[in-house]
Amino acid sequence: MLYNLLYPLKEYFSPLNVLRYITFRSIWAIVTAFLITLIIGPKIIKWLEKKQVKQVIREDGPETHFEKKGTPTMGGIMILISLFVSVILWGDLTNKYIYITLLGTMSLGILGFIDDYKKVKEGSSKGVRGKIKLLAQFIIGFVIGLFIYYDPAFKDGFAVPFLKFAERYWSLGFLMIPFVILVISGTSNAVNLTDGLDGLAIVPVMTTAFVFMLLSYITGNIKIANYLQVPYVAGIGELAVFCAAIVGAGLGFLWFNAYPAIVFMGDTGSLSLGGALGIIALLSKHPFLLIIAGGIFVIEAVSVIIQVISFRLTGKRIFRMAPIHHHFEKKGGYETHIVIRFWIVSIMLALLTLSTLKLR
Ligand code: 57M
Repeated sequence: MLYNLLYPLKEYFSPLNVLRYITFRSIWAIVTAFLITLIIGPKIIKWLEKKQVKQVIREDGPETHFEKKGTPTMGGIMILISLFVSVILWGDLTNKYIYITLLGTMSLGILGFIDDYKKVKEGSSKGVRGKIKLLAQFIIGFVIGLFIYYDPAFKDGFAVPFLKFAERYWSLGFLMIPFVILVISGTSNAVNLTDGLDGLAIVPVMTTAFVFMLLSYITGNIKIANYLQVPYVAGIGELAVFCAAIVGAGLGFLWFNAYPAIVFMGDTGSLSLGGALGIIALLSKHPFLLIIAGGIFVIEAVSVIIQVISFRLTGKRIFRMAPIHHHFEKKGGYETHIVIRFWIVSIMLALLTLSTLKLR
């Protein structure tokens, strides 16, 4: 908004020219989102406590979690508010990619909110039925899939890591739509599964968003895209501002979610942030790099799949409990050790992802 309102006035006041730069607006999107979260955080936590929006702890979970009973959940509200305000302030509001990403994130946030609300109201850990949740994610993915399918910028498909884009044109045809649904519901659910220890989900969300901040910037800049031989998509650089706002809002949320957490993000946060990463990875034409950058989410989701398959086929469990962070807890690991080690892995994966840009 500031770009749309103030940049045209650069003729009269030349310092406003700086608003042209995505790098400048991204940095300020981080700062703004961070500060808003810090300011509204305590108020939202107080309000959640007053409304008795407290986490229901499952009795079959690790015993160390029993003392977390009563921690307010739905902290995703503060992430979404600061993310949205920051994007609206620093993003170019004539850019269609900003709108579609906001729409997808907002819709998944509402789905998560309804789920959290139902859990709190009924005092159970069940919430919205799994099939209904999947159907809603399917519909959201379908709408975004249609948008991408009909956008001429995506006619030649997505970039494949380790290949020069010019070497291949992977046009999925109408299969693009199921692919988009798969990526968005996959990332949304994988972040949700990961969100089971203090600070465990938010830091990998930030490292992944940071990677895609750089990737969107590169994909949206014709000179750098050509130099690195990645596809160029006009206007996609604005998503760097969106990713930056995720990083800022994430840092602000971590302030309150660091061990011992005084608020959880709830499905409001996990479903929307996961979906946002999926949408951004697709729009920046690098969905496959999400497997590396978001490797923590992949490991968590795969641990559940392996556990369920093994239990169904052999009656035996591979992990003491899935997702895998519960396995380490059951083995006696300290929560802070597990979480910080997962953070370290996510930072390494972010670096690895960026190095693939040169491995072509
Ligand atoms: C999200 N939710 C946390 C909080 C957070 C298929 C199956 C693997 C599904 C999985 C599941 O239900 N996942 C959904 C996990 C919960 O956190 C809330 O949920 C929000 C995210 N959606 O924001 O509101 C608990 O996690 C802890 N927590 C923290 N700090 C945080 O910052 O400590 C969360 C955020 C909170 C709190 O204790 O209450 C959760 O784990 O429930 N199911 C499971 O994860 C269950 N696994 C399982 O059943 N494994 C089986 C099979 C099916 C694979 C097996 O291994 O045999 C476990 N989860 C729990 N108890 N809690 C096991 C039992």
